[in-house]
Amino acid sequence: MEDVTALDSIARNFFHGEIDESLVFPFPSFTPEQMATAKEMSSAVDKFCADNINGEKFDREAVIPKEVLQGLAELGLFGLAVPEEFGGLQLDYSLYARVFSEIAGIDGATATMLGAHQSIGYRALLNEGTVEQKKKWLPRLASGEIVAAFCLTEPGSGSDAYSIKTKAKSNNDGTYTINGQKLWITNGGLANFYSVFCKTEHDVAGEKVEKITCFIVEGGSNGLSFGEKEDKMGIRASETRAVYFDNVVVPVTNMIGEEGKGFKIAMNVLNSGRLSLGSACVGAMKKIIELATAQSKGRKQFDKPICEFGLIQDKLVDMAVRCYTTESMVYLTTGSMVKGLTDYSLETAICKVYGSESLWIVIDKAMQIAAGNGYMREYPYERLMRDSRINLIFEGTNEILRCFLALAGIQGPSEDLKEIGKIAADIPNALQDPIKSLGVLTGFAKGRIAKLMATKVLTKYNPNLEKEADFFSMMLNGFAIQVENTLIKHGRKIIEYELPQGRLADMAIALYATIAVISRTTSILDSDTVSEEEKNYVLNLAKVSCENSKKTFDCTLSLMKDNHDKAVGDLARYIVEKDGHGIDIVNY
Ligand code: MYA
Repeated sequence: MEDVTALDSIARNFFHGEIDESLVFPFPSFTPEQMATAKEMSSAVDKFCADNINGEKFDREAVIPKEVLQGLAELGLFGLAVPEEFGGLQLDYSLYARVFSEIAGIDGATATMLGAHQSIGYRALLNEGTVEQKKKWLPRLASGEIVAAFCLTEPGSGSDAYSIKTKAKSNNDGTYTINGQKLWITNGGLANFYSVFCKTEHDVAGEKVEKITCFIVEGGSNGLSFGEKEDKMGIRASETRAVYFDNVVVPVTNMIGEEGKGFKIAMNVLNSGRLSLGSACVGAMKKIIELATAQSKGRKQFDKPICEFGLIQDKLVDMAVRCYTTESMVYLTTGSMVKGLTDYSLETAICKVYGSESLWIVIDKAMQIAAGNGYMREYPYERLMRDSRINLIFEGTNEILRCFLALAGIQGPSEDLKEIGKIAADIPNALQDPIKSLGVLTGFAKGRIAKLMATKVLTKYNPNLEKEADFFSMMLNGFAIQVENTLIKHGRKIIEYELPQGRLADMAIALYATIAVISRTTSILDSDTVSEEEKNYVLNLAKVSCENSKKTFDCTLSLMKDNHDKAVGDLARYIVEKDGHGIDIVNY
């Protein structure tokens, strides 16, 4: 691995109203060797999958046949990220994402099995394991001889990951005994390598405190058992089971990272896992757009193929715009990670939320284009729809990720505003007459006014994207002000207000979408090897994408001030108290 300097998070800087252009321009690109690898691997995956993967049959029978697992393993697909010295392909984040998206375009259940294995299952070992631990397990994990699973979720612990109850108790003889239960574990039962997050007891200043520690539990361990295979709505061929630990004894050498440091380990695994999910959504969107295109060309009504009707065209375009935007966001992130971005938790949460919601909209539109056919089991749309729905839920629900994004993002500015008590009184006057007040204001208020007056924050975009770059500048400045306003209004209590958190998250997502699209499109427009026709196509996609992001941003921003948040609270309490809507047309 080449040495890289740690880079600042692009999205975290948004919350300060800042953008460092060197982090986003030029758009990260594949080297010629990487391009060749990506093409070679994609075509090998496509060829194997065309002959062996039958998503419809897998779904009907709710199983991925053993010989398919074997074939995927022979292609090296179980060890995409494992270093070559341990028998893997050692793909960097961008290549990993590209290959993973190819698999996801073919079958969601197969992608889920492979993703649970390597995007999260053995990631803790990869990130934090000792050399001995890596030597012991990675070669077999990379070859597919053993399959991995990530065990965090429990019956009482989903979004609130810290509240897990599974316990690992030290036996003071170099072993730990694990007791507890994990729920909805992908690859449960199939796997032989479980990354299990458990509470361990710690003595902190004389008090007993519980923290989280990660252990590896091997298949076949005494006391390890599984529930029935879950009967899921979608991705049915992937194995999902409860995993039970009844006095499972593991040696301390199975502990990953330091004792008590498991929460951060789990979060870091999920941070990169969410990116794989975003890239998987790109692969799935591409395949769905192909289906929708074929349908709209082949289906004739009123003597014309339906692709000639405006409302169908509008759907095809929205699908392509979403795919282009998600892909730009994912590969801006992976490319930044390759360059040295280590604090990528905000970016990957953004890719997961935007990608999963886009995929859901894309399959919905494809279903609408296919109309009656789309609703019939004979066609793949309903299966793709069932398969796609989970992406908004697993690897962190989009709700908890929005809260995470907003709360983690405002941490920096809230530090800057610690002196807020002293200066709050300056703000209204300053806003009335900013220039006159500059001399008497604190640093904080000056910064705020500078943001209000700032215009262009980008310089490196292609001139065809001038308007979009201006959008970005306006949005960034508006966002920084909203962040500060929110902190001023709610202070530390912001943690209790999810509606403004959701809005800050949506504005950050719109900003990331815009900058990713401007950067990628600039690279394409500035290239000598792209045809004019393709340049024209991406320029139009970029314009629609940035316009859409701006609309979302503006609408969300206006809701920061003008909203019915109080009514939402009041109405929700009423609905909950009445156990439902409770109003009947007969009575009212
Ligand atoms: S696996 C299960 C997924 N579960 C989750 O994602 C759980 C969601 N919950 C959370 O993420 C956390 O509990 C939240 C924090 C965020 C709510 N990176 O006080 P805190 C640090 C780095 O805020 P909490 C599955 O579904 C934080 O800074 N650090 O914590 C698999 C703080 O540090 P410090 C982080 O309020 C399905 C400390 O932690 C992060 O308790 C299979 C405490 O923070 C972070 N992100 O909750 C998938 N978050 O103390 C297969 C927090 O130093 C995939 N911290 O200040 C296949 C895909 C294929 C798809 C196919 C498509 C077609």
